[in-house]
Amino acid sequence: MDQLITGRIERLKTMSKVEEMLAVYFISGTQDIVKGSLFSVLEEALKAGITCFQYREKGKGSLSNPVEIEETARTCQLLCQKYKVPFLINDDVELALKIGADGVHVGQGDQAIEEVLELFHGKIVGLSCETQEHVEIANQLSEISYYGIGPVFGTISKADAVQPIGLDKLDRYAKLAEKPVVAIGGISMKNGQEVLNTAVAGVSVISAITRAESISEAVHAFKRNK
Ligand code: TZP
Ligand code: MG
Repeated sequence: MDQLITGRIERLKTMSKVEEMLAVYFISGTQDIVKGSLFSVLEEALKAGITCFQYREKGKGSLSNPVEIEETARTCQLLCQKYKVPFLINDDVELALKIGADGVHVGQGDQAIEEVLELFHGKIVGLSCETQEHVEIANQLSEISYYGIGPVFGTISKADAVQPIGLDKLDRYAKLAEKPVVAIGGISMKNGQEVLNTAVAGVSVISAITRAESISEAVHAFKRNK
């Protein structure tokens, strides 16, 4: 087969793999847990069918001791491996490399995305985009795996979140994006399907799972109704 076609097929394969991974993307750290432990919540979410987990130890109530953070990350990683779900780390590029995470997620103000891409060759690299300009710039970097776009709605889980963009902008940015998009920010069991009606590959949530009455019902509410 001609090389161009093989390359295109390979890209399509990886693209759909990333899209699958973004379907129900759970993010959490110690600070987000209101009942049980991070590990019990994560295992329940894994059993219920989350498709990706990002360890995000950040903000009020988060761990600050690097040894404890590494131990916590390793335990989460083992749980994700048990359920064959990708394990990513937020921001902490060094820790992600040290423990061999499947990838990393960084924001606009974190380590430069070009440097991160160099370090994570062949691994998953996600980038947060909050504006049209962020998406346009990200589109120039073909090695980024996916974009996290939001906040879509108001959120209780990030103190310094920017103004929510709403569903129309989310849809526009997701259509402009040359990579699969996962929506973030204030996504709940109530508005989840509306979010999934935009051009996104999936939804990422913190409180909708950590504060759920039933984690299993919450996870199922985020599965796309065909
Ligand atoms: N980035 C933008 S909003 C947000 C992050 C990390 C928090 C999302 O949490 P929740 O509880 O799902 O609104
Ligand atoms: Mg960040």
